Amino acid sequence: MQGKFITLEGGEGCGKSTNIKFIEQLLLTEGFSVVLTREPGGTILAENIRQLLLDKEQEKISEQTELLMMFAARAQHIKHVIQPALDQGSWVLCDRFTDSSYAYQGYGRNMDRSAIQWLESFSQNKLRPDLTLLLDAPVDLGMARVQKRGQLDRFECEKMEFFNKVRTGFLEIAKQQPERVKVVDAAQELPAVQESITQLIQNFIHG
Ligand code: Z5A
Repeated sequence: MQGKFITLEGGEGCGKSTNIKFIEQLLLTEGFSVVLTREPGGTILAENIRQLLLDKEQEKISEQTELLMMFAARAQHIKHVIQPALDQGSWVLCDRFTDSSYAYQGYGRNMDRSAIQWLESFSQNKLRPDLTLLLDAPVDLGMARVQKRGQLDRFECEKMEFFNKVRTGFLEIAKQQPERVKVVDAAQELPAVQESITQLIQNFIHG
């Protein structure tokens, strides 16, 4: 039987890395085989692309190049990790996916939505997440959490205006696709965030 594809989305410091491991535990407890992965990344080549994308010291990356690199990494990730795992019946849990391209490159960088739609069809065929949890928090709260951690990457050095556009983008996507995208208030204390996540995952599994 085909596995399910669950993605986690949100802005900087919203708690994806923290909560993805919590979700993995929930799914393992339910008896599913789980593959935990992330974007950009998830294969050796895609992780190399990730390093190039996050490095702020190299030559300036154009918006077009950035978008194409996201989808090059994604195509590789789908072909070699995501699709084979789903075909074997594993549940795939992915930290970011194509909603991030719509939010960051589409809303944040004002790139043409139809170009992203074309790349989505070209690199994914029919693959779309079955469930997406959008961890939503005010931009200044997320940034404060990230800054505590130390060194900022190329995206984290963007201006507040950019992050606000990204957040608006994610919330728009959730409004347009409420069946798939569930919004979690990630500004709450961690136990409350995880309580909301548990309910959404239980509903998804048991209906
Ligand atoms: N990107 C793109 O532009 N287009 C695309 O298509 C894709 C990606 C796929 C890398 O992603 C960059 O790629 C990303 C978008 C772009 N931009 N940036 N930056 P990433 O996912 O690796 O990067 P990130 O979003 O910055 O991840 P992050 O900084 O690791 O954030 P996080 O995973 O959401 O947060 P966290 O590490 O779980 O938590 C941050 C801190 O907050 C940590 O100390 C936690 O202990 C703390 N935390 C978490 N939750 C709470 C609560 N509830 N209360 C208090 N403290 C908390």
